[in-house]
Amino acid sequence: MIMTMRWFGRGFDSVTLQQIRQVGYVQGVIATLYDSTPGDVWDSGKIRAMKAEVEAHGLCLAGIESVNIHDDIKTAAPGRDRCIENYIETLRRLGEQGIDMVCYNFMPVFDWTRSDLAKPRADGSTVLSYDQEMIDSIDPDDLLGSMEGKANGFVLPGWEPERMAKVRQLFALYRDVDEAKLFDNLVYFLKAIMPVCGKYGIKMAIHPDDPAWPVFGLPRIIVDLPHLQRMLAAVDDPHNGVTLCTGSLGSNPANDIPAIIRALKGRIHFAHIRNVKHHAPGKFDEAAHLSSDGSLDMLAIIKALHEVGFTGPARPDHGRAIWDETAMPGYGLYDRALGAAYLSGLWEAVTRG
Ligand code: DNO
Repeated sequence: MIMTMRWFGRGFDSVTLQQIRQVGYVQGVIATLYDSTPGDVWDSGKIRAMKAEVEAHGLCLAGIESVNIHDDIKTAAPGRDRCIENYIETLRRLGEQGIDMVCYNFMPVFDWTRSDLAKPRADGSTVLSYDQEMIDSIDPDDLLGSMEGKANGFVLPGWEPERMAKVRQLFALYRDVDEAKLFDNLVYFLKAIMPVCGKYGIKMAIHPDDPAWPVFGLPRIIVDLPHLQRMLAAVDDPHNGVTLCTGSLGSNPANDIPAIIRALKGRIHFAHIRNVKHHAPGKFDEAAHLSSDGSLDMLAIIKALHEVGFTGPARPDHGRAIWDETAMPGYGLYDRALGAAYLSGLWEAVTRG
């Protein structure tokens, strides 16, 4: 396992590469061109500059999160083939520079969804949380406003304001897209990109739906082991793999994460490791990484990753906001650094027996 942290790029992130380097427990970062919009072909010069900047700080660029997928691809709209061609060209440009892991998601309209980005805890820290009852009472049109209100001035990943300004149009685009169609559209996309992934050795790592059930009546197709296996079997190529996100899959207590890891042996290309605390069905908080703070057994998860011979990048996922840090919700330096230290400790213990 290569321990990494996510970095949104200079100007988009409150955390610097030097700070990440000083965490000491991480070897690399997972970055992106944060100002790209889905459907764009990424500029080779910008990719080169991003990689050079990361490497100049003594870190490796261990992958991209995310190259986002245009809604025309997800809905099979007339522009889909054009968007896929652009995606292939972006992959080619990443591959030419030796970047070999790309995380993406296939969630309709909204990427990850939370009802609160700063829920206070007894110790004065705050966490991201989800409450289905609250989500059910929100008009999807108002969700961006309520998310942005607590985003500390940062653009949230997957919540591009230009795209979100058209929420109604986006919903209309998905009107006839049910689970079966969304799945077919994913398979169509994957089949089209596999040749370029094969050529450059790029491992595609789909991110599970977060939370792991339909939200606002929109279909979700990457929610549990059977859905993951169906996706992997439909395009049975080692370059078609998964981001094992313990927090997203773990939003549903029925998902047995260590069992999922064992079942996906060889197809996990990236791991997001964080804990969640379940309160009731459809109601959870993002906890500290420590097992005893949440509902997931982090040691069992690390053991399972070791058992399947996982060698890819992993990152601590969303952290709590602690020590008065102002950062993008979930992506402050302090609690993610604690997470990296804790997960590295578990990994060392497990790998050294
Ligand atoms: C949120 C992230 C997601 C994730 C994308 C992957 O913090 O986990 O935005 O990066 O779904 O494409």
